[in-house]
Amino acid sequence: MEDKLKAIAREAKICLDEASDLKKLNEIRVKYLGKKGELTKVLRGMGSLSAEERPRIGQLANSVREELEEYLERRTDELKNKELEERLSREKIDVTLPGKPCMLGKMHPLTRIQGEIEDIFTGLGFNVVEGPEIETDYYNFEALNIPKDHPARDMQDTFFTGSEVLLRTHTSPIQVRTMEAAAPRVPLKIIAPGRVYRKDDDATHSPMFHQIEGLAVDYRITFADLKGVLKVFAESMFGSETRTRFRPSYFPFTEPSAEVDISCVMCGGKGCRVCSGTGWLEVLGCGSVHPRVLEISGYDSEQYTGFAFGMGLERITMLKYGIDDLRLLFENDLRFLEQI
Ligand code: 2U9
Repeated sequence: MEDKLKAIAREAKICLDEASDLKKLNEIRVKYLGKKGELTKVLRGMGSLSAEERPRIGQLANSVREELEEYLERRTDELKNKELEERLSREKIDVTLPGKPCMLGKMHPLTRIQGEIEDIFTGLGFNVVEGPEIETDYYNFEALNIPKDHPARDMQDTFFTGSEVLLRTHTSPIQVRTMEAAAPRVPLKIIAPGRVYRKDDDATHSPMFHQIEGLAVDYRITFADLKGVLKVFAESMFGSETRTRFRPSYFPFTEPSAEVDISCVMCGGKGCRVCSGTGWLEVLGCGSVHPRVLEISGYDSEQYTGFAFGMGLERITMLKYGIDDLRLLFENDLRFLEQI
């Protein structure tokens, strides 16, 4: 048995020396050191040995295994190095070839315009505040002077996840939450951007869109402050020659309320296809905060007044870039996005 083990060691080493690639080395490993290999076969026969011989042969078998494993490892390293050297001498790297172009992403037009609007208002002393997209009926409607039977609820039909829980239809709940947390601290000057949801879907309405609303509450805030702030906004956003006009309107949360038009960005007010010949474009809604809305969130309406405004981010973006279909903003088509 001793002779047999020595013969295996000799034979295996010769095979390993002769092997010319890693695949062959593996075949040799299986043949001699594997579960059903030569060495195991010899060990199986150890039962027939005498008690004195058994430990000696066992030891010899173990040292043969160790010796072959080491030998195999050395040969593996040698062959790996040989293969690497061969590949390096074969493959030539041409450093003069042009590099692979790296695709650079950029901001989505809505995100960019949102940033520009935020910059204008933070420059006027407003803070940016965000809030949850899933809201309660209280913050989305009740606290904004829109009780259960109010007709304004029809225009803001939305997605309810329960009788009192819904996807917000405007960003106004953010202002309610901020007032409630701050009351009666003044001055409060915030803008609230974010996604909102309504049951609407056509070329000018999407079931999900973005709003930016603003709110200022302080002593002696008047409608004149509102007009001044929105004039600065329109001029900063659309150019210093832009004119603004205020038309009376109605919102449950402001009184009085107004709709704001700017002189047409395309024709400058002469009248064209974009402004339907009127020279004006409607861009936002606004008003003095309804005293009831102030009271509900903890501000004494005898002491404090406020103004608020709201605009659709998609509309501002479309006007700024001359986009005629709202859906382009949500289709992620690079042919469109790359033009902006
Ligand atoms: C509080 C009090 C008052 C926010 C306002 C508007 C007028 C408005 C629309 C413009 C186009 C929404 O995106 S749009 O459909 N918004 O006209 N929003 S005043 O008034 C508030 C908000 C919060 C506590």
